[in-house]
Amino acid sequence: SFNPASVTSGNSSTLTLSVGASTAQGTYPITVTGTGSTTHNVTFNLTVGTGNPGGRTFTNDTNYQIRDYSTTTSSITSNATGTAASPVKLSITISHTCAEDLNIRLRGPSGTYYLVDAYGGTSCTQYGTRTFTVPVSQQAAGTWTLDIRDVYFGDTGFLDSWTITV
Ligand SMILES: [Ca+2]
Ligand SMILES: [Ca+2]
Repeated sequence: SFNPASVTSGNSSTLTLSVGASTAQGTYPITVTGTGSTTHNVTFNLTVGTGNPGGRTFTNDTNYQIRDYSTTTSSITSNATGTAASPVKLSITISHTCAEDLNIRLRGPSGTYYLVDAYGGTSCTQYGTRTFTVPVSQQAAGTWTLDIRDVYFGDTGFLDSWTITV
């Protein structure tokens, strides 16, 4: 709805948009057209949902290549309120033939790094899905980043997905 429903040049009207409870989460482009002696358009994006309303578990399932001697990063934006749980819980799924190549750190919203999984070992194992608990001292909201460094040649793979509960 528009309040007021019509205006003369130089005045403003407030547009109120409501969506149904069953509206799918996502970003919707909105175009507003004002028509009079001339016509003007304005466009903006309406975001429906927070991705995780009220929840404290967030996932990024975008795949990222893991290459020898390279660092792969993947971020998750949390809108959870207050202080992060300590420990935070992580579930990491990686397709990689040598988990021992990988040194994995978590960076919290404040910029502090926490070691999650250290590289090293005498023989290679598939990574698969692994879970971790990481003691932190952080606020919960902001950008959490997984930082995966492959420290040895020969075995590569990709980050499939990761989930954090803050
Ligand atoms: Ca490697
Ligand atoms: Ca994936």
